Amino acid sequence: MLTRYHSVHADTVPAEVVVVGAGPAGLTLANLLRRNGIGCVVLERQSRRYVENRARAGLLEYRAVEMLRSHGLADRLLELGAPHGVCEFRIGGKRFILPYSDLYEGRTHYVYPQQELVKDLIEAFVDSGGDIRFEAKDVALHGISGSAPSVTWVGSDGEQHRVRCEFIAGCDGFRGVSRPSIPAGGVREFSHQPGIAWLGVLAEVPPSTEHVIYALHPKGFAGHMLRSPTVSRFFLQCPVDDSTAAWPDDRIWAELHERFAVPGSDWKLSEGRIIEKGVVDMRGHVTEPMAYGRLFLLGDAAHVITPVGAKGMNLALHDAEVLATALAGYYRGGDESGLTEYSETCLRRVWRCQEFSQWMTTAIHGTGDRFEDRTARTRLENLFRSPASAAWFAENYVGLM
Ligand code: RFL
Repeated sequence: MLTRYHSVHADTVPAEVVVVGAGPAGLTLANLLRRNGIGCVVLERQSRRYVENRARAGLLEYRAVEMLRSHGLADRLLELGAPHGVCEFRIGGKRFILPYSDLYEGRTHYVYPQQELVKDLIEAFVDSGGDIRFEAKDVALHGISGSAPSVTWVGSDGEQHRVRCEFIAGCDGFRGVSRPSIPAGGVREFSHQPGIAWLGVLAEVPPSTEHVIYALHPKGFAGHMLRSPTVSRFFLQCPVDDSTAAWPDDRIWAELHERFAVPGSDWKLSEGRIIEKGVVDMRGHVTEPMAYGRLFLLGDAAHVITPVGAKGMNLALHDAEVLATALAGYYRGGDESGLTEYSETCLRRVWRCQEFSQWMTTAIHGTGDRFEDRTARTRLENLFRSPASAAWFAENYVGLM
């Protein structure tokens, strides 16, 4: 049972878990904790309206959907989301279709916008009586090395609050406060910038395709991702130091037409109103271990991954499932093994996804080096020549079980 105080000096009754951040990681964890009878409070810097409208990812792995379904959190997703088992590569103006679901026991992705999942998870948590504080400013973590950590924040009422807890789940993304709260030397950081960026574009236009398109072009990669029947996401490879100012709408459409072109085919790209554009960092980053004292890091707070393989949101959900299971074991029978192994369990999947995303990143982007570009192209063409290569791709793309 959580008691709230309006003074940082007041004594408190401990909560069990404080979850910092209401993205896919924090909200999934919070829902699973409630289903296990573990008390938690979620602190989110932004407003509910803001997080429910933040468009980002859209491809959920088979495993993630099964996990959400098993906890009764996938009803709307299964009703409105679309199964997805085919992708297309465009190489040298030719189309190569890969029915990856057929190569992996019929398992599919689900196309479902991240903000819709966030809405569902907030609703499920609030409906079950969950305690979530939006617009929580100046969140600060205290005593994470000891046995009685606490979290302070300034609430939407302008007052400072403190809650003592047993564990803190840092689910506040790459630029949150959780990871920087770890003392210097407490974790190791691994970072990689592949020297490219993507211009991410969201447009109000029905998709011009039934499946994801990855197009390789001498001017750089172009991607067409699915989001909903009325909204599509596009990506254009651009320089790391590029800015949206250099990309007026007509330039975006001209580049998309050029990079997706398939000479001799009747395929056509539909245009619509561009509602969002931004330069996406293609950085890979991993924090090891994903825990320090009583603080556990989840999702983007622990690792970021290029959007190439559509893994970021899926890893966030996996971390949440692993930590919820570990905490359930701890509170049910005092079993600490899940908590001890949390980081190692998550990192195995994180590094496999990083490896796959790096493989895809190098395969679909030109480096400008003619030799490297030919080997990258051969790597993709192998998917259509070698059943073993295609099966490997399918398993990694749909997601490891
Ligand atoms: P989030 O979603 O960033 O949520 C973190 C939450 O913490 C809040 N926060 C704080 N709250 C309190 N105090 C503070 N000091 C705070 N600082 C931050 C934030 O407001 C936010 O609500 O992290 P989480 O939960 O780990 O989820 C990770 C995913 O959001 C991310 O990995 C994906 O969006 C990545 N990604 C994709 N992943 C996929 O699996 N498939 C995709 O197709 C895919 N496409 C994408 C993407 C990411 C993109 N961008 C914008 C980086 C496409 C794009 C364009």
